[in-house]
Amino acid sequence: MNENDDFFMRKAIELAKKGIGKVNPNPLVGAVIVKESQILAEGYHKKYGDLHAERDAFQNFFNTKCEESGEKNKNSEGKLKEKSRQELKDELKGATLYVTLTPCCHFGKQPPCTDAIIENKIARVVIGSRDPNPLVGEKSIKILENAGIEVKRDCLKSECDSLNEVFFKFIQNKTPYVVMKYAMTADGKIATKTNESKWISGEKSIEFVHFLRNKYMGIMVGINTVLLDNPMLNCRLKFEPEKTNEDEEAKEVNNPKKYDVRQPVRIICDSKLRIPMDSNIVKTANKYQTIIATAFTEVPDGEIVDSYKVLPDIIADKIKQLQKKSVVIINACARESKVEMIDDETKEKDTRKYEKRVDLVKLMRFLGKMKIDGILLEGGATLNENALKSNIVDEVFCIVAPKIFGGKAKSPVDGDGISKIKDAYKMSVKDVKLLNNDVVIRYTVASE
Ligand code: AOF
Ligand code: ZN
Repeated sequence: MNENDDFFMRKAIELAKKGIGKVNPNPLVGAVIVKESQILAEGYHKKYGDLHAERDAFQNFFNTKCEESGEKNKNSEGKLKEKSRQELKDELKGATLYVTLTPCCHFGKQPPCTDAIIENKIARVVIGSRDPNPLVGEKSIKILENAGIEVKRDCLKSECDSLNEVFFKFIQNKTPYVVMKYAMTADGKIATKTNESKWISGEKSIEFVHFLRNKYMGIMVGINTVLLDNPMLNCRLKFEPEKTNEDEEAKEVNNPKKYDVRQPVRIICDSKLRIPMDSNIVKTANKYQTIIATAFTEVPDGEIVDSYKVLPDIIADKIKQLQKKSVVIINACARESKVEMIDDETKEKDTRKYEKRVDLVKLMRFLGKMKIDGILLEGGATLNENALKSNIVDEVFCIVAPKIFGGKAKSPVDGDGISKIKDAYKMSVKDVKLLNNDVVIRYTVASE
């Protein structure tokens, strides 16, 4: 029986993946109930706030049995009679439950899964990942073992762990998991010398990006990207290539299509609030949740509610107008950037270094408090550099298109660069795949 553990856990992993883009900030979890090498029921966590995977599997078991056994087991409301439930429970007696994450033992939005496991007379529980939630931890294992249930841990642990990188970081650090994504040419350019950037990668890669926009709760760009591309930053999972030119995007602003997928919260880093009121982002802010991060030294950090009155009238008015359009404005100012800097090489004052930047570390804390557990960082080069420097990036998706632009054109990461190779940001390759003619490299950023 035990040699089949990997097989059934793999099934549970596939079930867990069905929750991608729906369960955040909860984890992806799958569960399978097995008796005498036969699957009795399957379940997974479907949506934030809904049944946990284990209880979903039990519910599916009872529902299926109820349907199979016809009317005799149902009460007048068509629900399972309590007596029949007790009898059906006997069928579960001695079964093994495979679950990709330690079952919970606390009351959250759902009651403890450990109670359901004990009640349903499960004999053995096989667990993949360990839940780092301090409310769960080892407590669940003790509860199950004290009830006489055999517990096996760490079954396909690394596969199960890779389902929930986002949850693991968020539950421990209370800040979002950040994924930097960019598409570049084979000579490392993200635009031509005249800043043309649509589209460097192929159709299949663009579709993949829309999958990522659904997977992560937030999408973040810098103001330059808004000024240059006037993007929507929404998720168009049923991607139709002919509908991606600017005319079509503009049409969509006036006549938004309904996408039945979760849309990411749009986060724009705009230190001086330069965003145009007629940009696609502002025009659609009533439909897609939008946050603008600013860096004003005059106002306190955090959400700007009415502290904006100390700012110059023109900015204070703009804040009011944006708030009317449902935009949330969060101030997160890197105050140390006010320090005067002398450029090492030219020995002249470097004016760029006077500019106030959004403090991304602070911003991540604010976004974490808003329960945003993951962010897709879609550039551009200035924000990418700030993100790497601030050490907030966990993962990088680099899409390489089979094209060469040459000349002086932007690369994915701007800034001063480094002199010594030893000072590079270090990463390790996690995965490489081909999407038609594009190569997609997934890296993990090494922590300092
Ligand atoms: C499980 N199975 O399928 C999931 C678990 O507010 P609640 O009740 O939804 O609880 C959320 C916490 O429960 C979450 O932080 C994580 O520790 C655990 N999630 N546990 O047994 C599941 N989704
Ligand atoms: Zn649970």
